[in-house]
Amino acid sequence: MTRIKVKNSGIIKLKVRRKFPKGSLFSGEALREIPFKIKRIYFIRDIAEGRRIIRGNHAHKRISQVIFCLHGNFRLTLDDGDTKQSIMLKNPTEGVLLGPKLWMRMSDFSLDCVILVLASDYYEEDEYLRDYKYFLKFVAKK
Ligand code: T46
Repeated sequence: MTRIKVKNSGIIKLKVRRKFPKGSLFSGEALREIPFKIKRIYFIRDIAEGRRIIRGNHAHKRISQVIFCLHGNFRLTLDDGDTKQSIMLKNPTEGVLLGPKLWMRMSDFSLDCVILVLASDYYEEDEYLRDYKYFLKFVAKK
């Protein structure tokens, strides 16, 4: 995968155990491969109009997440307020850390795309930054 240039991010590599013909097993442990204690997981699939849909378009004030593309592919665009970067996620063994104060957008989903997210805290809508101008102010003042 491309090198991550934006702040508060990075590539997260899972451990891989491949055995032919039995199959492959990918693993990651909290505070080891995954750099936080995991309090929530969610996954996204069935993106019926994959190429026309935009998801994300927000940042988080406090939580960290790691995002994996388990199947198919999609484009992840990251923006730390200074630097922007766009990458195609397609390798299930490599996730991307979405730290706090990092604007993220998901697009160009393949129809078979399955996304897994591990999060450091419970779901809380107040913790989202959904307005881009406010996000830039929030990043600048901290
Ligand atoms: C993120 C990206 C990668 C919940 O009820 N519980 C949850 O844990 C989550 C994540 C969402 N929701 C509700 C909130 C909305 O009514 O599910 C609905 C869809 O959420 P949203 O529109 O925020 O979905 P995405 O794909 O734009 O963003 C999600 C996460 O919300 C976000 O934290 O980083 O995936």
